[in-house]
Amino acid sequence: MADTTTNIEHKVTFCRICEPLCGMVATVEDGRLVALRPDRDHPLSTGFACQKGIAFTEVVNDADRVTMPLRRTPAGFEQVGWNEALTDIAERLSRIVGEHGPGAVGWYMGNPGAFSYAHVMSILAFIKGLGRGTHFYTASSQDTNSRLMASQLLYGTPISVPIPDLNRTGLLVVIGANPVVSHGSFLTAPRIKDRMNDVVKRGGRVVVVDPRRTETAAAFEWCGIVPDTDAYLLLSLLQVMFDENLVDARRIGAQADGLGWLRALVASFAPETTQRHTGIDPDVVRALARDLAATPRAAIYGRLGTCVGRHGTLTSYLIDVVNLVAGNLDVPGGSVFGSLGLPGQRLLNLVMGAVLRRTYRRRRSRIGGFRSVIGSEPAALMAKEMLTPGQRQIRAMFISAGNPVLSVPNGPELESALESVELSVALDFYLTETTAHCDYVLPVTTMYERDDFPLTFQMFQATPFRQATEAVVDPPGQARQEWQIVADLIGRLTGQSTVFAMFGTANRLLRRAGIEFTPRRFADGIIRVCAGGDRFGLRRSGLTFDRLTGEYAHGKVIDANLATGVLGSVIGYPKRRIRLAHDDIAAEIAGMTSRTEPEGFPLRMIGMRETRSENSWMHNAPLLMRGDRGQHGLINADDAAELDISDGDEVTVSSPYGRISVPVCVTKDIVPGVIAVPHGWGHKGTGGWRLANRAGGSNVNQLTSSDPDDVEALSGMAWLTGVPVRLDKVDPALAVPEKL
Ligand SMILES: Nc1nc2c(c(=O)[nH]1)N[C@H]1C(S)=C(S)[C@@H](COP(=O)(O)OP(=O)(O)OC[C@H]3O[C@@H](n4cnc5c(=O)[nH]c(N)nc54)[C@H](O)[C@@H]3O)O[C@H]1N2
Ligand SMILES: Nc1nc2c(c(=O)[nH]1)N[C@H]1C(S)=C(S)[C@@H](COP(=O)(O)OP(=O)(O)OC[C@H]3O[C@@H](n4cnc5c(=O)[nH]c(N)nc54)[C@H](O)[C@@H]3O)O[C@H]1N2
Ligand code: SF4
Ligand SMILES: [Mo]
Repeated sequence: MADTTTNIEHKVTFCRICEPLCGMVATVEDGRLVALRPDRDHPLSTGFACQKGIAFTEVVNDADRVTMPLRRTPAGFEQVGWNEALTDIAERLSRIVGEHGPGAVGWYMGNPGAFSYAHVMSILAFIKGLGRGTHFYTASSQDTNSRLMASQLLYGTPISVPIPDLNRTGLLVVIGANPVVSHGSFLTAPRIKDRMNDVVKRGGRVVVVDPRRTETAAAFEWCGIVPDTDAYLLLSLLQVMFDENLVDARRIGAQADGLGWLRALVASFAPETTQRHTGIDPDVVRALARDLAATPRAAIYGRLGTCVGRHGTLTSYLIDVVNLVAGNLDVPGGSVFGSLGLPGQRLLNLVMGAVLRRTYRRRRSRIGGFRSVIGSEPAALMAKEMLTPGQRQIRAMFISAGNPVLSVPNGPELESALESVELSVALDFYLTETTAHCDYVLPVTTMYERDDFPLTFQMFQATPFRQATEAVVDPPGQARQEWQIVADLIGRLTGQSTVFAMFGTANRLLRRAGIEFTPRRFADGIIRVCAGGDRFGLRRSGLTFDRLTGEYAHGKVIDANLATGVLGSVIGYPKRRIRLAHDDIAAEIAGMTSRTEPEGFPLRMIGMRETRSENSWMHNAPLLMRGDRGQHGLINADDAAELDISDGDEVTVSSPYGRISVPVCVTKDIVPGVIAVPHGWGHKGTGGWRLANRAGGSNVNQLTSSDPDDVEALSGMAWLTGVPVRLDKVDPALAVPEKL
């Protein structure tokens, strides 16, 4: 008999696994999430969601999920109460900070952290509050710091990052990105494939420069390139533009200083000279340079593939410079700047720019002496910071929303480092290859068990848009939000810093006045002062957090298009002009051109994101693992023939830094000399995600280097693409059964 008391609700919310933030409707039955479906009434994603978004119900309800605080003992993990866990953590942390100072503490925040405003805010408060010298790491040093650094050089502030004006462009050149699979990054554009199809429908073109004929390249035009040589291509595009007088020097002179310096710098990079690096026919380069200069609405968009090479800052810098020199920066359909629309934004950028440039100049990592990009250090060196004795050696390590054992170079080094520190604490909802090495694993909510406003991504929206959500279900077991855990921990620390003491006093005073200070109040304040906000009552129908989750649950488009002609206000230099000339850039070019390659590693390894993976953490959802899914690499058919490798064979991939084995598929859709290997695999049973463990795979970051000499000099970025490798066929008699 049907249970007539069942209470079914359909709650409008949005997905926060990746950057388009697709609209979702959650079906909640008696307080339990039972299904997720795409929201047809979302103005931008209009009924689209990918398989990962739908499968998230399985993550929320996963039997392997950690929902109670866990403590590691020699016999394995045991459940403990919050009070016991936090008391012990606070005591040990207080002692470590008391004896060694805040420099003995490190925090790594992984990718999903960026999707929760409260998570980010609480960690920043914790890091700043503990005092000077704490080590702060994020997934950005494997992702975007080179991009941010290029902005710092050009515009004087790392937070002004241009995005392609997708809705209006007539020529989109995608370099090192695969939006059909990734759904866009540093670019929030739901239904991004449709938006790119629109470019073609408008009579325009989408050209994809990539070593692999990716899903995006296959849908549009493909230009193959040798990995980690994009800087050569971009230098040639500039050389052609100058050489063929395609440059409007007066117009660019109004926006930027240093055009003469640039012209001299690129003069020796004719396409005929760079072809031996890039493998691209000079005629193709010349035609592209002419098209970029002649098309009134054209934009180059680069992403992970251009950020994680050996010269990511240089490559990202050159992308913007090509956009500028071709007359495509800050114009409709070109490469444009999003904005929060804050009053006083100009001044804010000036001040922030000055502060962040100063931090960059003054603060250096202990190992390798890397300068600090937006206040963070290179995660590739995190293990060495734990293992190397001396002042500021990390003795207490926190990891939230990250799986650096798989995502950062040299995972095995990190595993032993985590075991060696005096205190290690993870905030996660899975026992992973990383969290399993921590003293405590503190259970957190998933995105559907917290309210949210995607603050991080507001500036990168192709269509200015606001959406916020309430939690759709209560947290299971004893799971808590990260900010609640951090606030509780701060309150328990003894011998606190002045900042924490001030926090405490302010909080007590506010509470006495009946006000609870929460991150939500802060996010509400931002929504209210930003474009579209109610400006605290000045605009009566304007937005607030509550109004967004109530009246505008499906979200609200703020403007049809991004503003252009805003360069002056996004620049952080006092002169409000782009700065092209930098000794650091000249030095990077000199370093690149004099580089030698190691002997015995003739191929180059690149990454490959997969539709049904999200970095390392969705391999435990049965819907995504159907068909006995496993990891496989891709190699070119000519290389396969030469090495006597057949489709499905297991191969050993060796680099100067490590070795893995992986089954490979043989294809013509990849440039010869290249092997693509997905990251985020290598689940080996230390973690508690049983399905992921069964799927196993290899940790590709065993092939990448954590040597400071291999970390990108300007931004501290890990070097993850174009890594020299050798392939050897595994003797079938010794091979593990493959899972293709
Ligand atoms: N399905 C899925 N979606 C995701 C993720 C996921 O794991 N799975 N991860 C999310 C995250 S964290 C991010 S940061 C974004 C990333 O978003 P994207 O950057 O769009 O995604 P990638 O697939 O990493 O694309 C990088 C592309 O660069 C190419 N490439 C590699 N080396 C080079 C090179 O030297 N030069 C050039 N020109 N190309 C090169 C690769 O072949 C690849 O196609 O995706 C997000 N979305
Ligand atoms: N070789 C190679 N390496 C790479 C890349 C590559 O392309 N190639 N890509 C790099 C990039 S772009 C990125 S972003 C990194 C990602 O690297 P990381 O961010 O270090 O790792 P993820 O695999 O994203 O793991 C995320 C973890 O967060 C947990 N989690 C999920 N949601 C939440 C939440 O709301 N709160 C908390 N507290 N935890 C949560 C998951 O259970 C999982 O353990 O990998 C990088 N590493
Ligand atoms: S594309 Fe990204 S945001 Fe959209 S449903 Fe899929 S995982 Fe979620
Ligand atoms: Mo990322």
